[in-house]
Amino acid sequence: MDEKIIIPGTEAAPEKRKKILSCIQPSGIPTLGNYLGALKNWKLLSDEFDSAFAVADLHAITVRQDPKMLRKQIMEVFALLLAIGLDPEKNIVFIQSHVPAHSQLAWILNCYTQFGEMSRMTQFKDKSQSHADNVNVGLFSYPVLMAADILLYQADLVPVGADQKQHLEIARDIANRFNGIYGKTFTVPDPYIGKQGARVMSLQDPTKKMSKSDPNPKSFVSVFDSPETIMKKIKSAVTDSEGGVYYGEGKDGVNNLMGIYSCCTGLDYDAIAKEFEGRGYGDFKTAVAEAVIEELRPVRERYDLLMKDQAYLLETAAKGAETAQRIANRTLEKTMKKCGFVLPR
Ligand code: AQP
Repeated sequence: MDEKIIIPGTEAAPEKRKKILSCIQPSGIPTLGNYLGALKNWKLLSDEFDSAFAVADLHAITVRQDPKMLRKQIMEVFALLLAIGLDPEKNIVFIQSHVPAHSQLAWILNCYTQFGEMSRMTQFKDKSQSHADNVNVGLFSYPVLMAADILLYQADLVPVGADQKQHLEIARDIANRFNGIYGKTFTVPDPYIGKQGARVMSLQDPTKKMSKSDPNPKSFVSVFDSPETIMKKIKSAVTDSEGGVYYGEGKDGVNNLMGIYSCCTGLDYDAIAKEFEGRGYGDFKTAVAEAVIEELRPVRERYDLLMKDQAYLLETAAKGAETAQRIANRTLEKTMKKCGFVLPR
């Protein structure tokens, strides 16, 4: 039998597909910010890369969660990952806590992370202010668990919103530090931050990012909001008294709505300004809301169908975890050996 010989580095050699990994916390119902800043890109990238996507439930308990709600939200967010179009046959889609290697590697990496560098994390500073009664160690070391999530899968790229850039830099620092001590163990990941939607802002305070755990539900559009609710929330978005639809300084509210509209329609800011020239914010907001409703409609429809089949969701999560575990354990064992642990037979 003729065997095809492939010489590495030549055109005939199949390129090793790059790997991506990203996660989302089930800390509430995901928002339009999560969707435009992360989920939408995940779907686009998933065809091109070897991809793993997880529901980051371990991360969610850094803030106190009601167990019943958490259980519900984990399954909702898992269903959402499938509803955005991630194919579980082609991508690894799983629930983080189903793969113990995440917690195990996070402990090891904790011992290679400095207290000082964690203290500089802006998300820790923000969240310890908004949850002043529960500034726990998990909240502090959240970026180390995130580094473990990424490094376990030897991800080349991590598609995230702009708010996670600092955490990704820490993951890179930890990987470089470990590799520097023990030799190449981890791939050093690069962030992938989309050109659009990287930072969707709160509808009520457009200087703050839109967050699913914001206590004011008018500040965010959730991906499962009804068309009527989406219309109402966008109509009540804070803008300014000046009245012109164009991108500019001091126009945070309008800039935010223009960003959202641009993500949903593909129009650039000049084209949007032209479309709404001489028209008021009322027309503009209606158009933004309609675009968001259409953007989310197919996701919502697929989600509704998936949620009716909990057995399928659980079975798919179990299959995803099995594949994830196989890959994650390989990296964990390699790391443990490098540190000097004796592996069980
Ligand atoms: N407002 C946003 N604009 C663009 N991207 C965003 N992301 C979050 N908010 C925005 C991106 O969504 C992905 C999943 O985020 P996460 O759930 O893991 O954590 P988060 O960044 O803390 O998101 P939230 O909504 O603000 O959650 P809570 O309120 O629980 O803290 C990430 O890639 C993130 O960048």
